[in-house]
Amino acid sequence: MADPDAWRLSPEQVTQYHRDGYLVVPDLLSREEVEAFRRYNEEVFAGLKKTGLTNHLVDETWARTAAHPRIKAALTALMGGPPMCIQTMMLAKMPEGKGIAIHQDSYYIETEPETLMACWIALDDTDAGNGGLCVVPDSHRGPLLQMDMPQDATQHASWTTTYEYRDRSGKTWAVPLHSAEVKGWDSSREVTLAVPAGGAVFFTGCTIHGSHRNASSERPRRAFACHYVREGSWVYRTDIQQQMPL
Ligand SMILES: O=C(O)CCC(=O)C(=O)O
Repeated sequence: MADPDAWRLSPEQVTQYHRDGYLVVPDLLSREEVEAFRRYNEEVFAGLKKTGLTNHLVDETWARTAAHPRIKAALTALMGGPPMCIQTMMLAKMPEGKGIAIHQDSYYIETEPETLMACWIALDDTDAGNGGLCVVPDSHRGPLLQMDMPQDATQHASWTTTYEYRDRSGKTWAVPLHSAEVKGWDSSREVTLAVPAGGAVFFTGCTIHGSHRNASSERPRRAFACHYVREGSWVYRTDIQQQMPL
């Protein structure tokens, strides 16, 4: 394994993250790592295997990828403490597939204190042509905005689910959530990132982001998205309350 010190983010990268609310890190995974992970997940891409939100707790390959030393080094620098993984998702947007409307992750995942972060890893070359990740620079300073249901059914998927929440004292309650789109959203501030396979985007729980339909007829847009909190943070949703240290 390469020297982890060589994977440390530069002070400029850390400053950029705090200024913009996101940071693109090219080549977080090598070509070989991307290809091996894609091959490992062929059944997931084909819809033959379901993975849920906590597959990293039962699947060693997912756990190893979510806890990659390079991710650990970046998260530790960006969140200012040890990262804990709470959720992993394969976001395989095939040609013509719908996107995830523009939202803030802290709407879906409430934590205390608010330390939620995402690491989104491109498993294909991604850009505006195949529904690449969109972000809104400097949108992360909060507050959490009001969310509508997604407004354009041709672009974005819609769902509603009721989640169980539990606080530190053990009290539980039900919270209905729905697929979210920032209310009254002005799309002119969105930037669609071009992230080649293996590159990653780190962003905060309040950074406005999402994606649109994959308008290409032959280019899949597969991404592995992992969510983390800083050690000691409380996650309210009981389905993702178990924390995996990196
Ligand atoms: O990959 C996408 O389409 C959106 C990703 C996203 O919303 C997330 O990782 O939180």
